[in-house]
Amino acid sequence: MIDLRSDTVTQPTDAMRKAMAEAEVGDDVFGDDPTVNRLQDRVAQMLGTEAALFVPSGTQGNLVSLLTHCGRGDEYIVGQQAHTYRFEAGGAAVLGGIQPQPLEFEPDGSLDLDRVAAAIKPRDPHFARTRIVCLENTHHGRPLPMEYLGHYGALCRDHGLGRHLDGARVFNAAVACGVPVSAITRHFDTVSLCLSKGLGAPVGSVVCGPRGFVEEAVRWRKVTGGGMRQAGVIAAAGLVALDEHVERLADDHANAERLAEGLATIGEVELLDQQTNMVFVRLPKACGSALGRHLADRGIRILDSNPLRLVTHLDVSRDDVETTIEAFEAFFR
Ligand code: TLP
Repeated sequence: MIDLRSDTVTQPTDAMRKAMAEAEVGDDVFGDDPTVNRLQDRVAQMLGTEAALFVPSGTQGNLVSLLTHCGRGDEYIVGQQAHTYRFEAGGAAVLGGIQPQPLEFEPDGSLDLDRVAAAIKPRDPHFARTRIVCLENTHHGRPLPMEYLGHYGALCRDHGLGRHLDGARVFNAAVACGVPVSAITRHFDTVSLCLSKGLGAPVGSVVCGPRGFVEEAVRWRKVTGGGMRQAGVIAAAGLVALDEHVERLADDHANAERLAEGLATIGEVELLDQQTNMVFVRLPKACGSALGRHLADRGIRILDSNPLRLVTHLDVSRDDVETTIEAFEAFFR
């Protein structure tokens, strides 16, 4: 099966399964799990933050971060298409009474800083209190321009706002920009990083930030049901992911580039974008779900959407990319 629906679909590697089987564990709610502690220390060190906290999912990482940054009646500024706003079931509003202030993303995945400044609410009882500005890197596969991050940081500092990054795929951004991940994360107070996307771990995300923030986040993780017990079993796979799967993200990016190049030669397929490990194409309306069925018959899975997002990852080889291009070509022939 060639599964291009997301980079969340990877199977744990043999090295991960071995590390999981042999993981030294303890009760992480008591802070006793040595493997979780090692993972948290490792991620904090890589991202250059004081502390880090292992959580079950990226959604919970963002939620716990928002609940820690903001109180009831506070507000976060966020992109209209950001995962933190659009795809997390309104969790911050449901559980925290936190109001989102969505703004359209610019084509490069940034938020226009003049618009952000204009959206900041005056300190007046009529308004929610604007507390933080959230960015996403990568967004739809796009790494944010490095020079933008400095301007964003300056704006937040000038207005006394916190800076949170949904860094589900921040390692893809770092590899694409050719910088250590800390060169990106240093522009943020807090970061939620996913181990279960391009890095290929089966489960887990990490919330990173100042020590006091992470101590408070432990409480919100508990409130949201994310306190895990012998979680070292899954943290062990995360450590393997960090050891073995960061540099190789460049292979996923090269495979996505080849996939985009191959699909672009098919007249009926309009290539919209390719950045890091994601390809976006528009298909003719008439093909409906017939393309999906044609590909499924050949062992290729895609989402049923148009525009269509195709994602490369650990379990998609260069041969798989060539097979996919041929299967698309055959359909349109
Ligand atoms: N994204 C998933 C879907 O939910 C869309 C995917 O297949 O891309 N931040 C970003 C930027 C994400 O893309 C995702 C997952 C998350 C956070 C949430 O992570 P999980 O799925 O671990 O809760």
